Amino acid sequence: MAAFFGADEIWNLNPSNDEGEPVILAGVYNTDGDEYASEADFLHSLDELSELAKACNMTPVHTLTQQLPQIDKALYVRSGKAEELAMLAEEFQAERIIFNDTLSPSQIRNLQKITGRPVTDRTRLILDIFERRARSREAKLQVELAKLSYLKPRLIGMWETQNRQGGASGALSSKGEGEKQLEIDRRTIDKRLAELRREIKEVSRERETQRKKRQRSGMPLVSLLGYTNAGKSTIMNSMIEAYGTDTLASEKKVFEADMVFATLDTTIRKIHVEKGREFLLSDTVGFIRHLPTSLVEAFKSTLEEVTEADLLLQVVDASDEYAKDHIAVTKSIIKELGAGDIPMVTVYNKSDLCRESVSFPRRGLKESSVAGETNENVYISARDPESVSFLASVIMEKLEADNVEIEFLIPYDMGNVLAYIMENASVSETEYRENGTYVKVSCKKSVAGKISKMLK
Ligand SMILES: Nc1nc2c(ncn2[C@@H]2O[C@H](COP(=O)(O)OP(=O)(O)OP(=O)(O)O)[C@@H](O)[C@H]2O)c(=O)[nH]1
Ligand SMILES: [Mg+2]
Repeated sequence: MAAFFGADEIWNLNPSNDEGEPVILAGVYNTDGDEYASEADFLHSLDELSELAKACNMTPVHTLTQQLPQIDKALYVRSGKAEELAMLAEEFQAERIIFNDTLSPSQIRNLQKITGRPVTDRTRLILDIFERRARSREAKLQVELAKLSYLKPRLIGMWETQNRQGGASGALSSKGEGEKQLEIDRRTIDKRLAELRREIKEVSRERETQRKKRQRSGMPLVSLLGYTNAGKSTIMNSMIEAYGTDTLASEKKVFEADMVFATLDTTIRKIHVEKGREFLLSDTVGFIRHLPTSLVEAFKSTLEEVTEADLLLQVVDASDEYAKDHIAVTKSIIKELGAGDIPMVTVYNKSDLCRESVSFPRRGLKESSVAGETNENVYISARDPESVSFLASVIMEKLEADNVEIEFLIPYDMGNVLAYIMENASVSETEYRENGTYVKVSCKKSVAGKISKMLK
Protein backbone atom coordinates (compact mmCIF):
# COMPACT_ATOMS: atom_id res chain seq x y z
CA MET A 1 0.00 0.00 0.00
CA ALA A 2 1.34 3.43 -0.92
CA ALA A 3 2.30 5.23 2.22
CA PHE A 4 3.77 8.46 0.93
CA PHE A 5 2.26 11.19 -1.11
CA GLY A 6 4.01 13.67 -3.31
CA ALA A 7 4.14 17.40 -2.69
CA ASP A 8 1.35 17.83 -5.22
CA GLU A 9 -1.09 15.90 -3.09
CA ILE A 10 -0.26 17.98 -0.06
CA TRP A 11 -0.14 21.22 -1.98
CA ASN A 12 -3.22 20.85 -4.17
CA LEU A 13 -6.38 20.00 -2.40
CA ASN A 14 -8.67 20.80 -5.29
CA PRO A 15 -9.98 17.54 -6.62
CA SER A 16 -10.26 17.46 -10.39
CA ASN A 17 -13.37 15.35 -10.14
CA ASP A 18 -16.51 17.52 -10.50
CA GLU A 19 -18.67 15.02 -8.66
CA GLY A 20 -16.78 15.73 -5.45
CA GLU A 21 -13.93 13.64 -4.10
CA PRO A 22 -15.24 11.06 -1.58
CA VAL A 23 -13.69 11.75 1.83
CA ILE A 24 -13.95 10.41 5.37
CA LEU A 25 -14.21 12.89 8.22
CA ALA A 26 -12.58 12.08 11.56
CA GLY A 27 -12.75 13.84 14.89
CA VAL A 28 -11.66 13.29 18.47
CA TYR A 29 -13.72 14.44 21.42
CA ASN A 30 -11.01 15.18 23.90
CA THR A 31 -12.89 14.73 27.19
CA ASP A 32 -10.09 16.26 29.31
CA GLY A 33 -9.55 19.25 27.05
CA ASP A 34 -11.50 22.50 26.98
CA GLU A 35 -11.91 22.69 23.21
CA TYR A 36 -15.56 21.69 23.21
CA ALA A 37 -18.19 22.73 25.74
CA SER A 38 -20.09 19.43 25.35
CA GLU A 39 -20.47 16.44 23.12
CA ALA A 40 -23.18 18.28 21.18
CA ASP A 41 -20.74 21.12 20.62
CA PHE A 42 -18.20 18.61 19.29
CA LEU A 43 -20.76 17.10 16.91
CA HIS A 44 -21.67 20.58 15.69
CA SER A 45 -18.05 21.28 14.83
CA LEU A 46 -18.05 18.05 12.76
CA ASP A 47 -21.11 19.34 10.87
CA GLU A 48 -19.13 22.46 10.21
CA LEU A 49 -16.20 20.36 8.97
CA SER A 50 -18.59 18.70 6.54
CA GLU A 51 -19.64 22.16 5.23
CA LEU A 52 -16.00 23.12 4.82
CA ALA A 53 -15.30 19.90 2.91
CA LYS A 54 -18.26 20.50 0.60
CA ALA A 55 -17.01 24.02 -0.05
CA CYS A 56 -13.76 22.36 -1.23
CA ASN A 57 -15.70 20.21 -3.70
CA MET A 58 -15.50 17.06 -1.57
CA THR A 59 -18.25 14.62 -0.62
CA PRO A 60 -18.10 13.32 2.95
CA VAL A 61 -19.06 9.64 2.79
CA HIS A 62 -18.52 8.69 6.43
CA THR A 63 -17.66 10.27 9.79
CA LEU A 64 -15.58 8.52 12.42
CA THR A 65 -15.33 9.80 15.98
CA GLN A 66 -13.43 8.78 19.09
CA GLN A 67 -13.73 9.89 22.70
CA LEU A 68 -10.34 10.19 24.37
CA PRO A 69 -9.11 11.70 27.60
CA GLN A 70 -5.87 12.50 25.84
CA ILE A 71 -4.80 12.86 22.22
CA ASP A 72 -2.39 10.19 20.98
CA LYS A 73 0.94 11.89 20.25
CA ALA A 74 1.90 9.68 17.32
CA LEU A 75 -1.44 9.08 15.62
CA TYR A 76 -3.87 11.59 17.15
CA VAL A 77 -6.35 8.68 17.51
CA ARG A 78 -5.61 5.30 19.13
CA SER A 79 -3.95 2.79 16.84
CA GLY A 80 -7.09 0.60 16.72
CA LYS A 81 -9.07 3.59 15.43
CA ALA A 82 -6.42 4.28 12.83
CA GLU A 83 -6.78 0.70 11.57
CA GLU A 84 -10.56 1.18 11.49
CA LEU A 85 -10.04 4.32 9.41
CA ALA A 86 -7.98 2.33 6.93
CA MET A 87 -10.76 -0.28 6.63
CA LEU A 88 -13.46 2.35 6.23
CA ALA A 89 -11.46 4.16 3.60
CA GLU A 90 -11.34 0.92 1.60
CA GLU A 91 -15.00 0.15 2.16
CA PHE A 92 -16.22 3.62 1.15
CA GLN A 93 -13.55 4.06 -1.51
CA ALA A 94 -12.59 7.33 0.09
CA GLU A 95 -9.76 9.20 -1.53
CA ARG A 96 -8.79 11.29 1.46
CA ILE A 97 -9.23 11.55 5.22
CA ILE A 98 -9.92 14.85 6.89
CA PHE A 99 -9.36 15.47 10.58
CA ASN A 100 -11.31 18.05 12.53
CA ASP A 101 -8.21 19.37 14.30
CA THR A 102 -4.80 20.55 13.28
CA LEU A 103 -2.47 17.57 13.10
CA SER A 104 1.29 17.68 13.53
CA PRO A 105 3.46 16.80 10.51
CA SER A 106 4.43 13.48 12.11
CA GLN A 107 0.80 12.59 12.92
CA ILE A 108 -0.13 13.23 9.29
CA ARG A 109 2.79 11.08 8.17
CA ASN A 110 1.93 8.19 10.46
CA LEU A 111 -1.77 8.26 9.62
CA GLN A 112 -1.01 8.28 5.90
CA LYS A 113 1.19 5.25 6.36
CA ILE A 114 -1.58 3.28 8.08
CA THR A 115 -4.52 4.39 5.95
CA GLY A 116 -2.78 4.57 2.59
CA ARG A 117 -4.62 7.82 1.88
CA PRO A 118 -3.61 11.47 1.96
CA VAL A 119 -4.57 12.92 5.35
CA THR A 120 -5.51 16.57 5.72
CA ASP A 121 -6.98 18.68 8.50
CA ARG A 122 -9.53 21.43 9.12
CA THR A 123 -6.93 24.18 8.86
CA ARG A 124 -5.96 23.01 5.40
CA LEU A 125 -9.59 23.10 4.24
CA ILE A 126 -10.05 26.64 5.50
CA LEU A 127 -6.84 27.72 3.79
CA ASP A 128 -8.05 26.12 0.57
CA ILE A 129 -11.40 27.93 0.67
CA PHE A 130 -9.64 31.21 1.33
CA GLU A 131 -7.35 30.55 -1.60
CA ARG A 132 -10.28 29.94 -3.95
CA ARG A 133 -12.15 33.04 -2.86
CA ALA A 134 -9.29 35.54 -2.61
CA ARG A 135 -9.79 38.26 -5.22
CA SER A 136 -7.79 41.33 -4.26
CA ARG A 137 -4.01 41.41 -4.41
CA GLU A 138 -3.81 41.85 -0.63
CA ALA A 139 -6.08 38.88 0.10
CA LYS A 140 -4.13 36.70 -2.34
CA LEU A 141 -0.82 37.60 -0.72
CA GLN A 142 -2.21 37.02 2.77
CA VAL A 143 -3.60 33.62 1.85
CA GLU A 144 -0.33 32.53 0.25
CA LEU A 145 1.59 33.61 3.33
CA ALA A 146 -0.78 31.69 5.61
CA LYS A 147 -0.70 28.61 3.41
CA LEU A 148 3.06 28.54 3.06
CA SER A 149 3.56 29.03 6.81
CA TYR A 150 1.23 26.11 7.42
CA LEU A 151 2.73 23.87 4.76
CA LYS A 152 6.42 24.57 5.43
CA PRO A 153 6.92 22.18 8.37
CA ARG A 154 4.67 19.61 6.70
CA LEU A 155 6.44 19.61 3.35
CA ILE A 156 9.85 19.58 5.00
CA GLY A 157 8.76 16.75 7.30
CA MET A 158 7.57 14.81 4.29
CA TRP A 159 10.77 15.34 2.32
CA GLU A 160 12.85 14.37 5.33
CA THR A 161 11.01 11.06 5.58
CA GLN A 162 11.34 10.42 1.87
CA ASN A 163 15.05 11.14 2.03
CA ARG A 164 15.49 8.80 4.96
CA GLN A 165 13.77 6.12 2.89
CA GLY A 166 16.38 6.59 0.19
CA GLY A 167 14.35 9.02 -1.91
CA ALA A 168 10.78 8.09 -2.80
CA SER A 169 11.04 9.74 -6.19
CA GLY A 170 14.16 7.79 -7.00
CA ALA A 171 15.85 11.03 -8.00
CA LEU A 172 17.88 11.37 -4.84
CA SER A 173 20.32 8.55 -4.55
CA SER A 174 22.50 9.32 -1.57
CA LYS A 175 21.75 10.75 1.84
CA GLY A 176 24.10 13.70 1.24
CA GLU A 177 22.31 14.76 -1.90
CA GLY A 178 18.93 14.45 -0.21
CA GLU A 179 19.98 16.72 2.61
CA LYS A 180 21.35 19.23 0.15
CA GLN A 181 18.05 19.24 -1.76
CA LEU A 182 16.13 19.67 1.47
CA GLU A 183 18.25 22.67 2.39
CA ILE A 184 17.56 24.23 -1.03
CA ASP A 185 13.80 23.65 -0.66
CA ARG A 186 13.84 25.12 2.84
CA ARG A 187 15.67 28.19 1.58
CA THR A 188 13.29 28.60 -1.38
CA ILE A 189 10.30 28.57 0.96
CA ASP A 190 11.94 31.02 3.38
CA LYS A 191 12.78 33.36 0.51
CA ARG A 192 9.17 33.33 -0.71
CA LEU A 193 7.88 33.90 2.83
CA ALA A 194 10.13 36.96 3.19
CA GLU A 195 8.99 38.27 -0.20
CA LEU A 196 5.34 37.85 0.75
CA ARG A 197 5.81 39.67 4.05
CA ARG A 198 7.46 42.56 2.24
CA GLU A 199 4.72 42.80 -0.37
CA ILE A 200 1.98 42.66 2.27
CA LYS A 201 3.69 45.47 4.13
CA GLU A 202 3.71 47.55 0.96
CA VAL A 203 0.02 46.96 0.27
CA SER A 204 -0.90 47.74 3.85
CA ARG A 205 1.05 51.00 3.59
CA GLU A 206 -1.32 52.03 0.77
CA ARG A 207 -4.22 51.09 2.99
CA GLU A 208 -2.73 53.21 5.76
CA THR A 209 -2.72 56.27 3.46
CA GLN A 210 -6.40 55.72 2.71
CA ARG A 211 -7.10 55.35 6.40
CA LYS A 212 -5.39 58.64 7.22
CA LYS A 213 -7.51 60.35 4.58
CA ARG A 214 -10.63 58.90 6.12
CA GLN A 215 -9.64 59.98 9.62
CA ARG A 216 -9.16 63.51 8.36
CA SER A 217 -12.70 63.48 7.00
CA GLY A 218 -13.92 62.95 10.58
CA MET A 219 -16.71 60.62 9.52
CA PRO A 220 -17.47 57.84 12.02
CA LEU A 221 -16.66 54.26 11.07
CA VAL A 222 -19.07 51.41 11.80
CA SER A 223 -17.78 47.84 11.29
CA LEU A 224 -19.85 44.75 10.53
CA LEU A 225 -18.32 41.68 12.16
CA GLY A 226 -19.38 38.15 12.90
CA TYR A 227 -19.42 34.48 12.10
CA THR A 228 -19.26 33.44 8.48
CA ASN A 229 -22.67 33.32 6.72
CA ALA A 230 -24.38 35.48 9.39
CA GLY A 231 -25.51 38.03 6.80
CA LYS A 232 -22.96 40.85 7.12
CA SER A 233 -22.67 41.46 3.38
CA THR A 234 -26.45 41.29 2.96
CA ILE A 235 -26.84 44.02 5.61
CA MET A 236 -24.14 46.05 3.88
CA ASN A 237 -25.96 45.74 0.55
CA SER A 238 -29.36 46.61 2.02
CA MET A 239 -27.79 49.71 3.61
CA ILE A 240 -26.20 50.69 0.29
CA GLU A 241 -29.54 50.24 -1.43
CA ALA A 242 -31.38 52.38 1.11
CA TYR A 243 -28.74 55.02 1.84
CA GLY A 244 -25.88 54.62 -0.62
CA THR A 245 -24.45 57.87 -1.94
CA ASP A 246 -23.43 56.52 -5.31
CA THR A 247 -25.97 56.87 -8.08
CA LEU A 248 -24.81 53.53 -9.40
CA ALA A 249 -25.44 51.85 -6.05
CA SER A 250 -25.81 48.45 -7.67
CA GLU A 251 -22.19 48.57 -8.80
CA LYS A 252 -21.01 49.41 -5.33
CA LYS A 253 -22.54 46.29 -3.82
CA VAL A 254 -20.51 43.53 -2.24
CA PHE A 255 -20.68 39.77 -2.80
CA GLU A 256 -23.18 37.89 -0.64
CA ALA A 257 -23.85 34.14 -0.87
CA ASP A 258 -25.02 31.16 1.12
CA MET A 259 -21.55 29.74 1.64
CA VAL A 260 -18.76 29.85 4.19
CA PHE A 261 -16.26 32.68 3.69
CA ALA A 262 -18.05 34.48 0.88
CA THR A 263 -16.20 37.69 1.78
CA LEU A 264 -12.44 37.95 2.17
CA ASP A 265 -11.73 41.64 1.71
CA THR A 266 -12.71 44.69 3.63
CA THR A 267 -15.05 47.03 1.78
CA ILE A 268 -16.00 50.47 3.04
CA ARG A 269 -19.03 52.42 1.82
CA LYS A 270 -20.49 55.77 2.76
CA ILE A 271 -23.98 55.57 4.24
CA HIS A 272 -25.97 58.78 4.07
CA VAL A 273 -28.98 58.50 6.41
CA GLU A 274 -29.91 62.16 6.01
CA LYS A 275 -28.19 65.51 5.72
CA GLY A 276 -25.40 65.75 8.27
CA ARG A 277 -26.04 62.21 9.47
CA GLU A 278 -23.59 59.96 7.72
CA PHE A 279 -21.17 57.20 8.56
CA LEU A 280 -18.81 54.80 6.86
CA LEU A 281 -19.81 51.15 6.98
CA SER A 282 -17.24 48.36 6.59
CA ASP A 283 -17.85 44.73 5.73
CA THR A 284 -15.08 42.21 6.22
CA VAL A 285 -14.08 38.55 6.37
CA GLY A 286 -16.22 36.30 8.58
CA PHE A 287 -14.99 34.19 11.45
CA ILE A 288 -15.21 30.51 12.28
CA ARG A 289 -14.11 28.47 15.28
CA HIS A 290 -10.51 27.27 15.08
CA LEU A 291 -9.67 29.86 12.48
CA PRO A 292 -6.03 28.97 11.78
CA THR A 293 -3.66 31.25 13.70
CA SER A 294 -1.63 31.74 10.55
CA LEU A 295 -4.75 33.12 8.85
CA VAL A 296 -5.66 35.46 11.69
CA GLU A 297 -2.04 36.67 11.59
CA ALA A 298 -2.05 37.07 7.81
CA PHE A 299 -5.41 38.86 7.78
CA LYS A 300 -4.50 41.26 10.56
CA SER A 301 -3.97 44.13 8.12
CA THR A 302 -7.42 43.51 6.58
CA LEU A 303 -8.94 43.37 10.02
CA GLU A 304 -7.01 46.38 11.31
CA GLU A 305 -9.86 48.66 10.24
CA VAL A 306 -11.92 47.05 12.96
CA THR A 307 -9.72 48.40 15.72
CA GLU A 308 -10.44 51.93 14.52
CA ALA A 309 -14.20 51.63 14.38
CA ASP A 310 -16.38 53.93 16.46
CA LEU A 311 -19.01 51.21 16.68
CA LEU A 312 -19.01 47.46 16.05
CA LEU A 313 -22.06 45.62 14.73
CA GLN A 314 -21.73 41.99 15.67
CA VAL A 315 -23.99 40.16 13.23
CA VAL A 316 -25.43 36.85 14.42
CA ASP A 317 -27.57 34.38 12.46
CA ALA A 318 -30.45 34.22 14.96
CA SER A 319 -31.92 31.18 13.22
CA ASP A 320 -28.79 29.11 13.86
CA GLU A 321 -29.11 26.87 16.91
CA TYR A 322 -25.44 27.50 17.68
CA ALA A 323 -25.78 31.28 17.67
CA LYS A 324 -24.43 31.46 21.24
CA ASP A 325 -21.25 29.60 20.30
CA HIS A 326 -20.81 31.85 17.29
CA ILE A 327 -21.06 34.90 19.55
CA ALA A 328 -18.39 33.44 21.84
CA VAL A 329 -16.01 32.76 18.94
CA THR A 330 -16.55 36.23 17.46
CA LYS A 331 -16.00 37.88 20.83
CA SER A 332 -12.74 36.11 21.42
CA ILE A 333 -11.44 37.14 17.97
CA ILE A 334 -12.55 40.75 18.56
CA LYS A 335 -10.56 40.68 21.79
CA GLU A 336 -7.56 39.14 20.06
CA LEU A 337 -7.65 41.97 17.53
CA GLY A 338 -7.56 44.51 20.33
CA ALA A 339 -11.06 45.85 19.62
CA GLY A 340 -12.67 44.60 22.84
CA ASP A 341 -13.35 48.08 24.24
CA ILE A 342 -15.20 49.51 21.24
CA PRO A 343 -18.96 49.96 21.84
CA MET A 344 -20.89 47.15 20.21
CA VAL A 345 -24.43 46.38 19.10
CA THR A 346 -25.32 42.71 18.61
CA VAL A 347 -27.49 42.41 15.51
CA TYR A 348 -29.57 39.23 15.54
CA ASN A 349 -30.21 38.81 11.84
CA LYS A 350 -32.46 36.42 9.85
CA SER A 351 -35.36 36.93 12.29
CA ASP A 352 -37.64 35.92 9.41
CA LEU A 353 -36.23 32.38 9.69
CA CYS A 354 -36.63 32.02 13.44
CA ARG A 355 -38.90 29.24 14.58
CA GLU A 356 -40.83 31.17 17.22
CA SER A 357 -42.26 34.21 15.52
CA VAL A 358 -40.35 37.05 17.11
CA SER A 359 -41.60 40.40 15.99
CA PHE A 360 -38.95 42.41 14.25
CA PRO A 361 -37.38 44.86 13.98
CA ARG A 362 -37.04 45.47 17.69
CA ARG A 363 -34.46 46.08 20.38
CA GLY A 364 -33.86 43.74 23.26
CA LEU A 365 -32.40 43.69 26.69
CA LYS A 366 -28.75 43.20 27.37
CA GLU A 367 -27.76 39.61 27.85
CA SER A 368 -24.99 40.02 30.33
CA SER A 369 -24.05 36.33 30.18
CA VAL A 370 -22.91 36.59 26.59
CA ALA A 371 -22.63 40.29 26.02
CA GLY A 372 -20.41 43.01 27.39
CA GLU A 373 -21.52 46.07 29.35
CA THR A 374 -21.83 48.31 26.34
CA ASN A 375 -23.76 45.76 24.38
CA GLU A 376 -27.29 46.03 23.10
CA ASN A 377 -29.34 43.57 21.06
CA VAL A 378 -31.25 44.39 17.91
CA TYR A 379 -33.45 41.87 16.04
CA ILE A 380 -33.79 42.35 12.30
CA SER A 381 -33.98 40.70 8.93
CA ALA A 382 -31.55 42.08 6.38
CA ARG A 383 -34.17 41.40 3.72
CA ASP A 384 -36.80 43.62 5.32
CA PRO A 385 -36.54 47.35 4.41
CA GLU A 386 -38.15 48.41 7.70
CA SER A 387 -35.41 46.52 9.56
CA VAL A 388 -32.75 48.32 7.62
CA SER A 389 -34.01 51.80 8.48
CA PHE A 390 -34.48 50.68 12.08
CA LEU A 391 -30.87 49.51 12.23
CA ALA A 392 -29.71 52.79 10.67
CA SER A 393 -31.55 54.74 13.38
CA VAL A 394 -29.99 52.60 16.15
CA ILE A 395 -26.55 53.18 14.63
CA MET A 396 -27.10 56.94 14.46
CA GLU A 397 -28.36 57.03 18.04
CA LYS A 398 -25.24 55.20 19.24
CA LEU A 399 -22.90 57.37 17.20
CA GLU A 400 -24.54 60.53 18.43
CA ALA A 401 -24.66 59.41 22.06
CA ASP A 402 -21.57 61.42 22.97
CA ASN A 403 -22.25 64.25 20.55
CA VAL A 404 -22.08 67.85 21.67
CA GLU A 405 -24.55 70.63 20.86
CA ILE A 406 -22.69 73.76 19.90
CA GLU A 407 -23.26 77.15 18.20
CA PHE A 408 -21.01 78.89 15.69
CA LEU A 409 -20.98 82.16 13.84
CA ILE A 410 -19.28 81.67 10.48
CA PRO A 411 -17.98 84.80 8.73
CA TYR A 412 -19.30 85.10 5.19
CA ASP A 413 -15.79 84.80 3.72
CA MET A 414 -15.29 81.37 5.32
CA GLY A 415 -17.47 79.27 3.07
CA ASN A 416 -15.13 76.30 3.49
CA VAL A 417 -16.00 76.06 7.21
CA LEU A 418 -19.69 76.09 6.45
CA ALA A 419 -19.16 73.39 3.83
CA TYR A 420 -17.27 71.29 6.39
CA ILE A 421 -20.12 71.73 8.90
CA MET A 422 -22.70 70.64 6.35
CA GLU A 423 -20.65 67.52 5.62
CA ASN A 424 -19.87 66.52 9.18
CA ALA A 425 -22.49 67.86 11.56
CA SER A 426 -26.22 67.83 11.97
CA VAL A 427 -27.49 71.42 11.74
CA SER A 428 -30.65 72.21 13.72
CA GLU A 429 -30.81 76.03 13.28
CA THR A 430 -29.45 78.47 10.69
CA GLU A 431 -29.71 82.27 10.69
CA TYR A 432 -28.10 84.76 8.34
CA ARG A 433 -26.84 87.53 10.60
CA GLU A 434 -25.02 90.79 9.93
CA ASN A 435 -21.50 89.41 10.40
CA GLY A 436 -21.95 85.82 9.32
CA THR A 437 -24.05 82.65 9.30
CA TYR A 438 -25.20 81.51 12.72
CA VAL A 439 -25.60 77.72 13.08
CA LYS A 440 -26.59 75.45 15.94
CA VAL A 441 -25.17 71.99 15.38
CA SER A 442 -24.84 68.58 16.94
CA CYS A 443 -21.60 66.78 16.16
CA LYS A 444 -18.76 64.67 17.51
CA LYS A 445 -16.41 66.41 19.95
CA SER A 446 -13.54 65.99 17.50
CA VAL A 447 -15.56 67.68 14.72
CA ALA A 448 -16.48 70.58 17.04
CA GLY A 449 -12.79 70.97 17.90
CA LYS A 450 -11.87 71.03 14.23
CA ILE A 451 -14.51 73.69 13.44
CA SER A 452 -13.27 75.91 16.28
CA LYS A 453 -9.72 75.54 14.98
CA MET A 454 -10.74 76.44 11.45
CA LEU A 455 -12.46 79.59 12.74
CA LYS A 456 -9.35 80.85 14.57
N1 LIG B 1 -33.80 34.55 5.18
C1 LIG B 1 -32.78 35.38 5.35
N2 LIG B 1 -31.60 35.14 4.73
C2 LIG B 1 -30.59 36.02 4.90
C3 LIG B 1 -30.73 37.17 5.72
N3 LIG B 1 -29.55 37.82 5.71
C4 LIG B 1 -28.71 37.11 4.93
N4 LIG B 1 -29.31 36.02 4.43
C5 LIG B 1 -28.72 34.99 3.55
O1 LIG B 1 -27.65 34.36 4.24
C6 LIG B 1 -26.60 34.00 3.34
C7 LIG B 1 -25.27 34.57 3.83
O2 LIG B 1 -25.29 35.95 3.73
P1 LIG B 1 -23.97 36.85 3.57
O3 LIG B 1 -24.44 38.27 3.67
O4 LIG B 1 -23.17 36.45 2.39
O5 LIG B 1 -23.19 36.44 4.91
P2 LIG B 1 -21.80 37.02 5.48
O6 LIG B 1 -21.97 37.22 6.94
O7 LIG B 1 -21.37 38.18 4.68
O8 LIG B 1 -20.85 35.76 5.22
P3 LIG B 1 -19.24 35.72 4.98
O9 LIG B 1 -18.92 36.71 3.91
O10 LIG B 1 -19.00 34.32 4.58
O11 LIG B 1 -18.60 36.03 6.28
C8 LIG B 1 -27.02 34.54 1.97
O12 LIG B 1 -27.59 33.47 1.25
C9 LIG B 1 -28.07 35.58 2.30
O13 LIG B 1 -29.02 35.77 1.27
C10 LIG B 1 -32.00 37.39 6.37
O14 LIG B 1 -32.21 38.34 7.11
N5 LIG B 1 -32.98 36.46 6.14
MG1 LIG C 1 -19.75 38.49 3.47
